[in-house]
Formats: sequence, structure tokens, C-alpha cells
Amino acid sequence: MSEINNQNNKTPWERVAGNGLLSRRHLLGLSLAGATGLIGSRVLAADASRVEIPQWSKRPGRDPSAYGSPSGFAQDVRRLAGNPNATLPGSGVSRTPLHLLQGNITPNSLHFERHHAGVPDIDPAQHQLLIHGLVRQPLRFRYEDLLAYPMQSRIHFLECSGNSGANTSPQAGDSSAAAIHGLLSCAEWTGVKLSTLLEEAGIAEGASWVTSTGADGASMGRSIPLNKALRDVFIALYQNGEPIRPEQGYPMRLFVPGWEGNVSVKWLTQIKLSDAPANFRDETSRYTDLLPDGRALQFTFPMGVKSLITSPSGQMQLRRQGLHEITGVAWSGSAAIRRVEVSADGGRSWADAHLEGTGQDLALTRFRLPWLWEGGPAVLQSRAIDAAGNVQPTRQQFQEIYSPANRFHYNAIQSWSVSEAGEVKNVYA
Ligand SMILES: Nc1nc2c(c(=O)[nH]1)N[C@H]1C(S)=C(S)[C@@H](COP(=O)(O)O)O[C@H]1N2
Ligand SMILES: [Mo]
Repeated sequence: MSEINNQNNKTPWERVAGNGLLSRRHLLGLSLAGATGLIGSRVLAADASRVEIPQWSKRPGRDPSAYGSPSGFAQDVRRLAGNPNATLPGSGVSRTPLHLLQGNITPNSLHFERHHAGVPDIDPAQHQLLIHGLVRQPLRFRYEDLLAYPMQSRIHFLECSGNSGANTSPQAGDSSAAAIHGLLSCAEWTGVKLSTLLEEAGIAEGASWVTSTGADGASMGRSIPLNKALRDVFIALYQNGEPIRPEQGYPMRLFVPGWEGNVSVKWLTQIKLSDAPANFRDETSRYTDLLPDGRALQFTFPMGVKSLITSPSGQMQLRRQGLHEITGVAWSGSAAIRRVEVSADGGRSWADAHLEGTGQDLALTRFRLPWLWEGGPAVLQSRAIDAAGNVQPTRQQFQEIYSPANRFHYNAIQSWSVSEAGEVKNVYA
């Protein structure tokens, strides 16, 4: 640990790892004025005798509205939409602009989308949820029936198992954080515990799997073991406080905390208890991990421990030398995030980031660390560790486990290079 002086206010910068990483201590006591020299005099000294009154302060503004929308000046904060698929209509994705967001919650309009046959327009009064199979009494629930049950709210991330798959390709693509990692969002989901409904139907002898089907044109279905279903799975009816969006499964979706997004079946219409997985199309043709010897893992349910620096990140441009905040998100499908380490020298040295999480299991956790960029090349990385002791792997470690053809469940450390010109790029380090 070495110390240098901040010339303006004589605060010693406490370096905690190589290439300019500074102590978390500076997140608290950092005075912008004192740091002006380092951030390039971007903060203007105020002249209190010449306060100009802007136009919008001189007349009343717009009236209240029934449903809010973002500022016209923040129109670039958008999902990254994929191209429509001509052979598979409605099959596609849009990605969360992770690099433009802060905190741990994804606004509903920016939650990523993955549809296999588009978004159905469901009238909740016509929709029903059937629970059948190995139960003592099959039951049929209408939307309004479910609204009458006791509910719970939980903050959880949702991640597609195809997320970050771009980084399994041999050459690192020059892409943004959203383009590579944007099949990831986090919301507060509210709904009815599946165990409550299953207990009401009565679980019959021999039931060990729960299969779920959606009411979309794909009739997408998935199977999960009964013990997971009884542990923490619920039927989500609300998303960040309002009725769940059509894109997320209105009027109801299965929510399976921590597990690959595909099992959280949207537009949920059937739940069937059985003694074996159903072998639906989406659990055989997809989402299975290919191993180096050509075999495939049948199921990989929990999403691996993972983190990502969202700023600075791919395709950004550092415009000045000096103090920057490195920030990003970390998550794990097995436990809460315990620790995030950051490196600015491609993994040679690491420092603990400050965590700003909700502390909740299976939710996003924001991390931050101050960084002094002195104009030299850098490779920024983050490495997450969860409360179960899982450590995010390097790209090389990930590749030793799976076939080079495997595109799913990629959770390796992301490296962003910073050039002397301040350009930030996706690289394999
Ligand atoms: N019925 C149905 N459920 C579905 C899908 C679908 O196409 N149809 N897509 C799945 C996939 S692959 C993922 S990653 C998540 C995406 O959820 P989101 O669109 O709310 O982000 O929903 C899953 N549930
Ligand atoms: Mo997915």
C-alpha cells in the first residue's frame, strides 16, 4: 500500500492495488472540490452574483399524467433490441442497458426480454392456471382467485442462460456491456408461493417433478424438481410494485429464484406434478451444456456466481485522466454476494470493492471502487464470491470445463481494456 498526495487538498490517496485502484475509504470522504485537479476542472467555480434563471423556472410546467415516462432528454436509455427473426416469428430478445443504469433494480420498461413466440395479449379474465397431475385434487385458478391469496415480495435477478454467450467465441467482439451481458435484470417480484397452491391441491405419492407450461404460441414448458418448487418458487403477479408487464408474463409467471431464466415460465397456464421431467423441447434442444468429450449435462439450473463492471465498460471513452469510479453488479444463483474484488492490471493485483447490495439472496449487488487513471493502459476486471464460497472463474477456467461449442451459462470474469487514448474494449485477458 503506497500513498501519494492529492495536490489540491493534501489528502493522501490510499492505493490498495496496482494501476491506480484506491481505497474504498475515498468513496466516503471524497470532496469533489478537492479532487478538481484530478477530475480535470470539470466542476466550475460558482459566481453567486450571476445566477441565471432558466426558461423552465419562469412558467408552470406540464400537468400531472396518468402514467409516467422518462425525460425527453434521457431517450438514449433504451433496451438494445435484437433483429426480428424471419423464420421464427416472435422469437427474439431485447437487452437491458446495464451500462446506463445505477443501483440494483431494473425499471420495468428496461427489463430484458426473451420470447420464443412473441408476447401474447392475454385478457386476465379469460386466463386460467390449472394444477393437475400427481395431485389429490386438480384445481383451476382464475387471476382474481390468485389475487386473494397471501403474497410475498422478493428482490431477485433473472438471467437467461444464453447471457454473455458472445464471449465464448474465439475472438473478443468489440461490444458494449449491454450487448454481451444484457440478458440480465433484477426486480422486486410479488406473488403467491407455489407451495401454498400445491398444498391446497394436495401432493400425491410419487410426485417429484413440477412441469410448467406457458399460454404463448410456443407453449413453452420446463420441469423443475419438486423440492425446489416447495423451497422458494412463486407465481409472480407484480413486478416492481405494478402488475407484471406483458413482456414478463402478464398476468402471471412462474418465478424460480436464482435458476436459469428459461425455467421461469411466463404467461403460466399449467402446472403438472409428475415423477419425472417432461423432456420439453427447451430442456433437450437448448440450455444443456456441452462438455469437452461430446456429452451434455442434462440440467444446469442455478446460474453461476458472476460480476460485471458496467462503468467503465465496452465502447465507452474515458475523456480525462484522474479520478473515476469503477462500478458494476454481481450476482449468484446459489447465495448472496459476499465479496467483489476489482483489478486494474488484468488480474495481477486485486482490491475489495464496496458493496451496495440489498444483502438479499439471489439478487443483484452493486459494487464500487475509486480508480485513479493516470493515462496508461489498463485491464479492468471484477471477480465475485458468494456466501456459499463459489468464486467467479477466469475465462480459461471456464473453457477447461466445457466444450468450445458450449454457449450457455458463461459466467467467466469480464475484462475491459483501457487504451492510452481512453477507449474501453472487450478483451480476453
Ligand atoms: N412461456 C414462456 N416462458 C418463457 C419464455 C418464453 O418464450 N415463453 N422465455 C424464457 C426465457 S428463455 C427466459 S431467459 C425468460 C425471460 O424472461 P423475461 O422476458 O421476462 O426477461 O423467460 C422464460 N420464460
Ligand atoms: Mo433464456
